[in-house]
Amino acid sequence: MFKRILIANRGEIALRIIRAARSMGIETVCVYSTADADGPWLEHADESICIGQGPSSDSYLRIDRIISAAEITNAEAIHPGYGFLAENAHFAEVCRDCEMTFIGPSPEAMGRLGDKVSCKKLARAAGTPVFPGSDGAIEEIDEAVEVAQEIGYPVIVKASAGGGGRGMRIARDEQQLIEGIESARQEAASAFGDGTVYIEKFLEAARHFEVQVIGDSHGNAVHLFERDCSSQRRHQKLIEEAPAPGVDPARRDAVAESAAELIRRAEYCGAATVEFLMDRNQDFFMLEVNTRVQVEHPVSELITGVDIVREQIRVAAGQPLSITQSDLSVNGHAIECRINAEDPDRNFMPQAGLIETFSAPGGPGVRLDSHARTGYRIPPNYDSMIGKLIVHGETRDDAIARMRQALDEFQIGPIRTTIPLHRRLMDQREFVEADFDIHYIERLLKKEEQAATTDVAGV
Ligand code: MV4
Repeated sequence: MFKRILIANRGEIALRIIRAARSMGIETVCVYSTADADGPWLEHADESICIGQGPSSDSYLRIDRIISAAEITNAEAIHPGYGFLAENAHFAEVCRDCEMTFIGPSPEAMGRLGDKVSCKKLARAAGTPVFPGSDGAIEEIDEAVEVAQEIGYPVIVKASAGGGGRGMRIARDEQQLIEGIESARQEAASAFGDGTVYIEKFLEAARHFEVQVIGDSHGNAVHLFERDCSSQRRHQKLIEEAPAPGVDPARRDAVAESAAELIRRAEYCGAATVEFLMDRNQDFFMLEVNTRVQVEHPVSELITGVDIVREQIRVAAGQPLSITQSDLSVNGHAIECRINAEDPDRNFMPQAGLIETFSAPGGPGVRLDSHARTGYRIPPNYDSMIGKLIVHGETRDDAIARMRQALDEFQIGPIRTTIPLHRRLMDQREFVEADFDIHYIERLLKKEEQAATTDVAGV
């Protein structure tokens, strides 16, 4: 096992990785930017090293400086966390060239699953359900028109190198399809340096269902069941839960097993998430694969008892997974609320500045993954997520009750956070009955805004 690892990240995930490493007797080195010099997580690392100025392009994205920091501090491996360099195959390759272990997949496996055309081909072979659509990349417009006629409109044009909603076009007729392919190609070429696009059937309303998987370097892969991440706004998730409410366990198991088979066939070592859309009939269609540990991994940890970051470190060191599929079952229900320093009443405007009050919730079944505390100054340079509140209960109703209580206890000020919005959500009929889809939060916010405007008008 490694003696010492470097963490190429910041905030709550840096702290999460420090905790996993410490539990394994592994020392940690954190790199940080000048904007993070007083980052509370740095106090828990064995060593910290400044790699540049606040903008991430001068620090957390600087491959040369991160590798140098790892060499200087005698780290044997680098954990990239999520975001920044986590899904950068070039970084994984540079690590390998420098004989530094990248705690994540090989650049080849990352490429096979990160490229969506390639991923979809592998998925078809593995028996992972995918949307009907073009067999691979669209070469000629005529080809796309033909496929669209076959599968029927609406269709969606997607960039093979895209992800998280970038480079997509919905087409409801032939003319929109022709225009969509052209503009998606151009956008993808300039944004990702790869103009490859493909098309598939567009599903209007659906739930976002994702399967947590982990593979090792011995050909083993397991799934840790699924999460429902339908509660999102502009591709930013707000709430995630596990398991997905109301899904038939036999169908769930079949999809989850197909996701494990996909990463087995990709010879994938590390943690990954296979994303799906689920329609009203509980039919599943794969969207993409995320080749990193995700923000919402704790809900899967709470229902399975597996420490996902620990498994990531184990498999990167060449050890086999510590669990087999038959060891795993779903225990209870977990919900996570992302606590963002944003003002939900002002279009989610990011809130930088001093936290004067920080009073954390607690009690049975309550977990808080946060780097924030009283006296912490939120820098303006990075993501606004300052923590994740995760609860576990025997049933979904128990988990919701625990989340309500924890949100009531949680006090952060004077900066605005998403806590009050989460508290209202926990009382919404649609959330409580799991009667939602990926557009639910946006519909609710619009409804709330309209109600506020009519109040002011005195109507
Ligand atoms: C889709 C889709 C409907 N049909 N693909 C958005 C992000 C990227 N992961 C894929 N996305 C979508 N792909 C087909 N064939 C709808 C979306 C989508 C979405 C998916 C998951 C979570 C939120 C979403 C919000 C808008 C659109």
